[in-house]
Amino acid sequence: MSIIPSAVYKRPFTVCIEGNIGSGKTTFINEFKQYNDTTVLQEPVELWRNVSGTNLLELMYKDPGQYACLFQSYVQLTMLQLHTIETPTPYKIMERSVFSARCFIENMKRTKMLRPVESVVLEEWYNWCITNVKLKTDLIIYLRTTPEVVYKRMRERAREEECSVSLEYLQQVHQIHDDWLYHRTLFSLPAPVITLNGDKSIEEMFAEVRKCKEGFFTKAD
Ligand code: DGT
Repeated sequence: MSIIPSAVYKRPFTVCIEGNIGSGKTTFINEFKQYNDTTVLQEPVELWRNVSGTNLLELMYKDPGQYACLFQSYVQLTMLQLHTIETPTPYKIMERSVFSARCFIENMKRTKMLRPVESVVLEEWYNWCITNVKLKTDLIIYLRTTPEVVYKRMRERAREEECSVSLEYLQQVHQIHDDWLYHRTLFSLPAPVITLNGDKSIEEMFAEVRKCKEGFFTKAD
């Protein structure tokens, strides 16, 4: 499956939507499809679910000891592909990024799902990429949520691969996103951050989309 559209803009104004699992990133980003000047790039979950017939997302949850490193390696590749796409529009909005993949690596490192040598290799790849690949990012929109709220949403949507995901895991992923994007004490920030309350209803979030588009999508090269 190709995720690469026809190319025109080499350096579109690029916005990444970040937040915990179930924070509403897909709903938020889909609202931008109404704007003709914006290319919407959803997270390549479907690619992760079908790597030449293998559901790597499922394997990562079922057997992290064996598959976590391989999964993170594939996430980094597919995210880099999205970062480097040239778009037919002056604005580009992405669901997650190679930067937030690092939040999951950090969590897997802390919880020992990754062996120390695996996290070293993934981090060396990451560092090489952010130094050598043009990952122009202009803005991060952080959908900040409460772990209990996203846990409820995740259970309701009942994605098969996520049946084993616990509230504790969502609390860990939340903490790392929050330390990175809200408290700003973890990793460096690749772009300015706008924080929105992702616990709000869908209707309220749609209003936020309009505000963001009108207020913050400012320039394209
Ligand atoms: P949304 O629209 O905010 O509800 O977003 P989701 O939950 O559809 O999308 P996301 O990116 O939070 O997660 C999709 C699934 O993929 C979820 O089970 C978490 C997993 N995931 C995403 N990125 C990574 C990653 O870098 N590492 C690991 N281990 N899992 C990831």
